[in-house]
Amino acid sequence: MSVKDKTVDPAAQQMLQKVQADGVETVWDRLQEQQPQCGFGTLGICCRNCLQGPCRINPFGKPDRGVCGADAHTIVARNLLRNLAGGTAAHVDHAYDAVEALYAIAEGNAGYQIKDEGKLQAIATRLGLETEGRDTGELAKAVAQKALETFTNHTDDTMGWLKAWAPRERLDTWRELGVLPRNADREIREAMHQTTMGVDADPVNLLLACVKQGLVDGFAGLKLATDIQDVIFGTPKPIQSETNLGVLKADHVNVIVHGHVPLLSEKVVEWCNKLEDEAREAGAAGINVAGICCTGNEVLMRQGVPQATNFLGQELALATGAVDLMVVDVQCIMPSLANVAQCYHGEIVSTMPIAKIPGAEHVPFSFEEADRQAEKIVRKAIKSFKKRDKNKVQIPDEKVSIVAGFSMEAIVEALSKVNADDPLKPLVDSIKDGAILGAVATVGCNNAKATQDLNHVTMVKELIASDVLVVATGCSAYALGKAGLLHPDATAKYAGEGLKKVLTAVGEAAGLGGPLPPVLHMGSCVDNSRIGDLLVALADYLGVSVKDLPVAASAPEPQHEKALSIGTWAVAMGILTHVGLPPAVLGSDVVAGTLTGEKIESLLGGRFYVETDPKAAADGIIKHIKAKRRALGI
Ligand code: BF8
Ligand code: SF4
Repeated sequence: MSVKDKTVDPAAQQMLQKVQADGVETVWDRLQEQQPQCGFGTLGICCRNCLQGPCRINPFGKPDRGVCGADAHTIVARNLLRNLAGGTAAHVDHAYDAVEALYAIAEGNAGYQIKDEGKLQAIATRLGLETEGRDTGELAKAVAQKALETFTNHTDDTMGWLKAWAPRERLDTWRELGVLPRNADREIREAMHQTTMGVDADPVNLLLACVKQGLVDGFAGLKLATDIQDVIFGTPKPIQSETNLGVLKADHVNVIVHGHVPLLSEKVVEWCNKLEDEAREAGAAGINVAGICCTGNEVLMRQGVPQATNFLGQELALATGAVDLMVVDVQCIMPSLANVAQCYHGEIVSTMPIAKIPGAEHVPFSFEEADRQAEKIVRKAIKSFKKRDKNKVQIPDEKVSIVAGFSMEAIVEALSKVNADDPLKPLVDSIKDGAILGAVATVGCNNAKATQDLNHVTMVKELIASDVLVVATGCSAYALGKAGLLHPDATAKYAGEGLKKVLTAVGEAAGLGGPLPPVLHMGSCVDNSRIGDLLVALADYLGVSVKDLPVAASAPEPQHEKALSIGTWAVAMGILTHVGLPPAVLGSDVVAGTLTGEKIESLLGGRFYVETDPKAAADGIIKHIKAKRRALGI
């Protein structure tokens, strides 16, 4: 495979040449070594759920059942539900950490403060809590307690965080289908139980359980994590920064934060600023901190910390020879980082009890001791800088200016500069009169099976040229940033005439002296909840349901189980959800057909749409948006 088939990112291309010369193995080499990948696994028709297995189904004949009698449909649906439970567990555990931190802050036991009291008040009001006469600490404790009920509700009542924010029409739809979750932990446990040997064999019942997992993910994972993180660290506002490996600095101590949970990365950023003098004493010009994956998105959105690279570039960041220390928390961290680090001087530091890597050093993180630990980690980075081998350093000269920080609140704020009394009106009017055709959220990962960033960039260029407004999160936002699409200059270059007009009018009214970028960076993967909030607000304004809006979602290069659980939440919200690589469901026409078919669309309003060609996907999405417009009579 040529370097150009592996990635369209020019910095990654340069680093791939370097790792080849340095004899370092990467994710692409390992994918090659895995060829041919197992056909049964690819189709989802293998099962290891009991010790009578492993079993596999022959798609063309016998065996057509596992030892227990489970057929392809049961096995595929069970495997999918287990995937979703995995993705959901990751987001929910992340949210739980944030809630625990808020509780500790309220009790005065954590090294953090509440940065957004306004959001705390707004959440408390929405939850029906008394806000009058309560100080910030008391209110934070009350909100944290309500949040904890997401995990401690032992009645059949619906999970509170979902009930407080889901639109009535959705609640009714989900109730009718029997998929309303009660308690996040209980539903994840139930999914594991349901998929053990000899429990559920009905693919339709298993798919309904999948929808329930999607709702747990959306409300007890994404929404809960974003809400609480905004309270603690502040709600993002538009902010300028830079992206790609060129943000690393040869004369600085370079620290990379990688993973997902901002509790740690926020503190590391703080201590990088505090220990600048020590770095200078060690011979560096200062300390430079940059992000990878979603924790990078979190500190970008709130503090403008530059982005190093997205998921597939993580090993290549180390190959610059200029990363002195990479501190990781949880999720999307390749175990191979420790091996790559051995070839250069950079240190890998793991921090979470559930995420240790052989070959990495472990500095346990806790929010009570966060400052002390972050200080220790940054001091390690300074020490590591002194060991840097200058002959091995090669930083690609690739960095691109970006604007990020578009929370729902920030978007409404910008729109209010056009119409202070009725902020959503200019956006809705532009959609109605066709200047904006519709909106698409591109989200999710890179996947070594697809050329890095190619699907994201190709699809989004097509969409914005057709006057579709794009919002992005996760590794998609990185891909689009590296391609220049998160910068206002891209509006003139790539946006269709109608979209250009609206983005320019809003950008100028908001005092940006030019247009908004054609792609609005809304944050990390848990921040997909911001997109949900925006869609609910737009639907409310128009007096319709989210499922009626001319919108779609897309994960053009999905890899993680989390991408599947987010996608299922989006479908449950009523949104057409494109995936650029098929999940392992093609071994059952019942499962694959249901997920992508008319039946699920008639029940939920949304469905999955699988298309591996990014241009065809953009066309398919535009067709869908036009059909939704016609149905609305606009
Ligand atoms: O949570 S997009 S590769 S980093 S899973 Fe992972 Fe996928 Fe990137 Fe963020 Ni989201
Ligand atoms: Fe085989 Fe059934 Fe056991 Fe799965 S649960 S491994 S299909 S016997």
